[in-house]
Amino acid sequence: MSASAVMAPHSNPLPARAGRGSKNIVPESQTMPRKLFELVGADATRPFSPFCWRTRMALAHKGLTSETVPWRFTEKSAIAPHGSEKVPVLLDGEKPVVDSWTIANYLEDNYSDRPSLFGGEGGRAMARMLNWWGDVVVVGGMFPMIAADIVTRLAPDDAAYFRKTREARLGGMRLEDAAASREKDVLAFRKNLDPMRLTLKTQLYLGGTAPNYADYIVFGCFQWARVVSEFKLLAEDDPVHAWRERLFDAFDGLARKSPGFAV
Ligand SMILES: N[C@@H](CCC(=O)N[C@@H](CS)C(=O)NCC(=O)O)C(=O)O
Repeated sequence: MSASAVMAPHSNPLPARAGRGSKNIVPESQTMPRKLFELVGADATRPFSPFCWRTRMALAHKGLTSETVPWRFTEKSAIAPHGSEKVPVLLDGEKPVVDSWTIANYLEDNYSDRPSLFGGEGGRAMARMLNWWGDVVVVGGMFPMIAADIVTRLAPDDAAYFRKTREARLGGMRLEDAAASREKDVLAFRKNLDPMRLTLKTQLYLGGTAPNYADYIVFGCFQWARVVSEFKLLAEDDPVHAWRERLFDAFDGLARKSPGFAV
């Protein structure tokens, strides 16, 4: 495991063609290097956790750089000293911050001079609900459909660990058996996105006219799927598909430029 790419700072989430002016951002202190432990498989250049992608997008929204530290499921000892068994783990200088929701709140409170992730306390409170919706409905809905693809992307030790822990989570079902019904299951998954689909009929983003953390919560899940699976979770004429395209393009194509499948 070694530290790799430094993510560039971004001040404007919107794709260039959206034509919004960029804000003046206070330059970052060079004395506070930031590191983000991110889940990867056999290929260290393909970070794929939904939660790590939420954090990546949040850092970009704040215009903050961070150095990626590729991390694999069985490398628990690398993050144990920072008080976690899971990623994302953000090291802001010396300070470890653990869990994507905690990190988003930390960034909002400690970098309050930068673009807001929540747009105020009401937005933060509503994003809390959306974070759970993202975990339960979106991650939970995608998981059985793509888990068999994930296992093929992992290094051998991680693959064994993933299969054991995730098949237990599925009540003992083999990952491949869970995926076998995905052509049918995806229809129910898409239906569950109706509240979001209806919202996107009257606004471009969950955050309104521009994306914010509400969008990154859900988008992180789609980016996770795109990195590991060729399976098409969305129909091309779906407003959620168009929204996802806009998020792929945000921050100069941060997510689109990260290796993944055409979905
Ligand atoms: N609630 C946590 C969830 C983090 C999480 O589950 N991360 C996964 C990667 S997607 C992990 O590190 N799992 C370690 C394991 O399963 O041992 C967050 O939002 O950050």
